[in-house]
Amino acid sequence: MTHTVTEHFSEQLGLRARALLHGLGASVPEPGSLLARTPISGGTLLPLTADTPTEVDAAIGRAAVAFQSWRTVPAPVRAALVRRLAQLLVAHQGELAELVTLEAGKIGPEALGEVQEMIDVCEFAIGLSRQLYGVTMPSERPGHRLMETWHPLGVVGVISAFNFPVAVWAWNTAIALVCGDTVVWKPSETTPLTALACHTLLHRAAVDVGADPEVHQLIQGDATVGEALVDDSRVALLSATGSVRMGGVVAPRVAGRFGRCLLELGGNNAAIVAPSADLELAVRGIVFAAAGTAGQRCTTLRRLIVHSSIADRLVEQLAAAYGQLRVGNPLDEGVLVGPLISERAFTSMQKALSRAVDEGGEIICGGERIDLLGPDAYYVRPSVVRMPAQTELVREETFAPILYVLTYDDIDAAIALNNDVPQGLSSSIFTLDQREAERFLAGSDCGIANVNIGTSGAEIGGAFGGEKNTGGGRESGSDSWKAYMRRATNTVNYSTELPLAQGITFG
Ligand code: UN1
Repeated sequence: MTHTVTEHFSEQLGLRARALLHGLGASVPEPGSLLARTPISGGTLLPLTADTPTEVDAAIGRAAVAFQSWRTVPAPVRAALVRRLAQLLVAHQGELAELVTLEAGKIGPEALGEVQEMIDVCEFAIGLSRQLYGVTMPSERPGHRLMETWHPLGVVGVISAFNFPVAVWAWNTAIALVCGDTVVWKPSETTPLTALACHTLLHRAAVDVGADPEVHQLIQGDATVGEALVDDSRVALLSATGSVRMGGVVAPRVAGRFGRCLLELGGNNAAIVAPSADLELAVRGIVFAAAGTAGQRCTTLRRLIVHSSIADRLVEQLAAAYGQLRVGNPLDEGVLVGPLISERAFTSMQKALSRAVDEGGEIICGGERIDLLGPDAYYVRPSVVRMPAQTELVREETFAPILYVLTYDDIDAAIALNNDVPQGLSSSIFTLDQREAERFLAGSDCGIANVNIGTSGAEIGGAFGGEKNTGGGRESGSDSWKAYMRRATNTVNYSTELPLAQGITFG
């Protein structure tokens, strides 16, 4: 494809983005220095204006003011806003998914799945609005009641990443809103249009149900915009998704002002494949987890720990399956692997592959760039690499479709390998041996541990997050809502006496 043809194609994608924004009710933004780009061609979709420090400050201020009244709205009434948002998401699922494809390069089914994840978490939050349970405890004093109650926390800052540009926002926002918090969202500067679309839908939902639209603020721009959220003491909770490096900068700064942090950082997820595994099922699970989303999920499978007795067979089957993966324009039907997000992602993949070879690795397949849609689009074949050991490289997260294969002989050694990385997000085992499965579930040090499915593709009903360098945060289902509220312990004396705890007599 010549450059001119690529430019023309990029222009068409830009027009499509405009049409989608229009369909979603978002006004086309003022052109400025923030460029919405598409990894499909590497071209610009639309120029936007980034928010200035004054605008960011004002947005946080509006969220802080809105909090004062939003916190007094009963939680089940607050849920009406999230219910309306869910209805709008259902109505616009296709358009929003297409924007996700344009900006993040996800294939259609995965982009639709991401919007579905938003709808799912909205439904969860609606039910949750009647289940923000506090416990009661027996008091040691007669005529006293002891209980915990949960209260809205304040302004929640959400910093999200390019790879789940809308679902992770929804995990945070749907829950925060029913919890009585207001939200200031700083999306990845790579995906400003999907952010604008979500903000517009939420704004519309608020107008439709008579809620205060100021409960949600969108601030756009580069890292300095995010830093304003990090350092602002009006932001009670900062929920940040991104790299371990980013978390390492954010966490101490938020802690320094005694704010709360909820971190979803890198993963370096492994799957163990035991001799008893159903290999056909394992291959399918592995290929989706390792090559899906072009290896750009935080839950992507990056390490395969295979029993040495089946390693050759499994690697052969994987190579065959990888050979059938269609890499290409994610807007085209039948394509399973879209582009990498940027040239930087491509360069880091190439560096990792050459380091792997230096460290004694053997590239089984993939790694090569495919020139498909011009010089600025980075399409690569997902790669499988056999490694002699868990080297420093393997212990690092490279955000690209590289699957390192290691072997083991003893299940405890395999679990030790699973754990011997700095990150602790997701893990899985393929086995039909229940003892082995249970040993793994007890032994994996990750926030997510699965049996006979891959490491990615979690449902919203469970708590999502991980340990160690992954940051320790938990989002979406289960009792993750507790991070978005403050807990009060209440002691009520309904007697005429004033007994003191611990049997103390005073005067
Ligand atoms: C992420 O990659 O940041 O479990 C989130 C999954 C998705 C969420 C991934 N439900 O793969």
